[in-house]
Amino acid sequence: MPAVPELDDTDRARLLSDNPDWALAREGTAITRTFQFSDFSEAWGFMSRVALIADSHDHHPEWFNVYAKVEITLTTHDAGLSGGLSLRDAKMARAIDGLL
Ligand code: H2B
Repeated sequence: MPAVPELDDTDRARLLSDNPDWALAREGTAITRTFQFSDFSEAWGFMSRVALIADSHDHHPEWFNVYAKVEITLTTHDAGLSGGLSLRDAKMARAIDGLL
């Protein structure tokens, strides 16, 4: 699998300023955001819409759901040594935020 370029420091800073609700995780190799909904149905509806976007991007979230809370982590498997941040993560974060 060919390597996907990792974001450089400038692009990483831009990602965080363009998507201020997302935070770096895993020593800068991922971004994460927690979404709080009013109930499980709202959370699950959101996850369904994220799933469709993820498949169309061929870029899938790692996520955790409990009742009305959804935590999403984005990273690119083929970037860096064992996963890193790429433009794919920035695009997914923007698309996910666009659902709200
Ligand atoms: N999702 C995420 N989050 N990162 C990836 O690098 C990735 C993915 N790669 N979904 C895709 C699928 C890859 O595993 C397949 C083989 O295209």
